Amino acid sequence: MSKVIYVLNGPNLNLLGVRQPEVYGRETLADIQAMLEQSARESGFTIEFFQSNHEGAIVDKIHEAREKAAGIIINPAAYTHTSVAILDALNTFDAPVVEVHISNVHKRESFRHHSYVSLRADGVIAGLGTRGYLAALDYLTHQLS
Ligand code: DHK
Repeated sequence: MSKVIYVLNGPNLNLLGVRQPEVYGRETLADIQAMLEQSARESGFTIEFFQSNHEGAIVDKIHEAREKAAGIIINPAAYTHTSVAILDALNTFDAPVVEVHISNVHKRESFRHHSYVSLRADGVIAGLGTRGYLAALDYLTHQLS
């Protein structure tokens, strides 16, 4: 079985660390990638880390994951609340999916309370900051070992 976990990040997450730090914190996406790569290595897994500001590019990466990934961690960012295309793509993926949000979307504007991706996700983590990615990875590595 594949030992690769895909970590997919949606729009504006390339600006983590400088974008609204009071909401998203001061860690960068590169910091998250390094943290996950180390944790994955300790569990005998590898990470394929990806960010795009483009919906179709995320759909394409999920299609790639169908052949290559043992699980997906996805923070679809704003596409969480709008993208039937990302939901449909995830519905073609047969292994575990964990949805992560850095902020607690339920404490924020009402348009952030609905997630298309949650209709597919096996688990949802929100509001734990960047530690949410680590919690998702911990869940997947235990599920898949
Ligand atoms: C990130 C975003 O960019 C927002 O559009 C989502 C999510 C929340 C987060 O908390 O990681 O609403």
